[in-house]
Amino acid sequence: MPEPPAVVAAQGSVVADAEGQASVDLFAGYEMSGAETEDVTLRWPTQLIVLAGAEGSGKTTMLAALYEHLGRGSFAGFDFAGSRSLLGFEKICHANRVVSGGTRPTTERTIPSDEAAYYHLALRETSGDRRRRQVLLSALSGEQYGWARNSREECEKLTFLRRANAIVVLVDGAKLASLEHRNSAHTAAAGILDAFLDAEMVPSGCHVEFVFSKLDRIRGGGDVALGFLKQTQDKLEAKFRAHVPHLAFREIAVRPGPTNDDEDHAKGLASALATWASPRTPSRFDDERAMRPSSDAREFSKYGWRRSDEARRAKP
Ligand SMILES: Nc1nc2c(ncn2[C@@H]2O[C@H](COP(=O)(O)OP(=O)(O)OP(=O)(O)O)[C@@H](O)[C@H]2O)c(=O)[nH]1
Ligand SMILES: [Mg+2]
Repeated sequence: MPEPPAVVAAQGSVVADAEGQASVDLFAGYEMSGAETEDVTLRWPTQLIVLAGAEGSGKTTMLAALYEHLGRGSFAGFDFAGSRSLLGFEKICHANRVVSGGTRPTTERTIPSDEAAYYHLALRETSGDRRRRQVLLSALSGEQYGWARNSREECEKLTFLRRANAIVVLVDGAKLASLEHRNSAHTAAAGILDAFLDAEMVPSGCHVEFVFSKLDRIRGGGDVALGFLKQTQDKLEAKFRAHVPHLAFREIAVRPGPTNDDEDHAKGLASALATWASPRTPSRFDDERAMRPSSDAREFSKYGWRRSDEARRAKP
């Protein structure tokens, strides 16, 4: 039986266990700035998962779904062990919840902001020595990824990418299922990873994955849509495999329509989290990669600092 949390900390406090790590962290904070994440990243090894993708591709819904699944019990081999951005998660889940008698859940569009925002999860493995994992998830607005696609200068502002352990680029499944929009879904996703690579923002050893989101919509499009998914994957594979040896592909429906099998879809998300939250073992490919991550620990928050400095300078 999973052990209950040893101590429930008061809001904003941390209670250390024998490993010197907090048993349960309960911070009622909103999403964190780069500077605020240093409280976690300078203390513990932390997996940074970047959810990238065009507007409406499903990044925020994926964040909300991860939090909701962990709130219901063990998920992906982890128990929820706290979060410093509880209110941030609650905020994005709010619009997602179906209130009784309500309509289909939806997500509010993420507003472009001056600072990168991070969502924190402390996880505890459900088996073995029940080690804790610290995870930060970053999800900017799709608009900002659009700017990064079109301008190297904008892309270079996303300095957190250089610290990413996993970069997940969402390919909008709803668009892929539509004759009219399918090419734009492919071009947007490919353009984002292209821009990251061109600007040398992808660290060596980073797990890079294209995720076909809204699988329920792709399946709903029948064999034609599934065939187009396969073609898109082949094209992405051919374009990026040489530059990204660890490239992976995945298809998920995190918020399937009411007629779909929720359990089946939850398994897809669980398997994704298990991969993204696990540190990768370096392989020989990592030495062969030309791109190197910055060894500067403060690089992580530079995006935040730089953006807020710019904002301050811009003020009259
Ligand atoms: N059918 C279906 N709809 C989904 C799924 N995932 C997300 N959606 C819907 O897709 C829409 C856009 O999702 P968001 O999560 O807001 O997209 P985003 O990438 O955060 O978009 P921006 O904030 O604009 O960058 C919402 O209406 C979601 O309900 C899914 O698995 N299946
Ligand atoms: Mg969003």
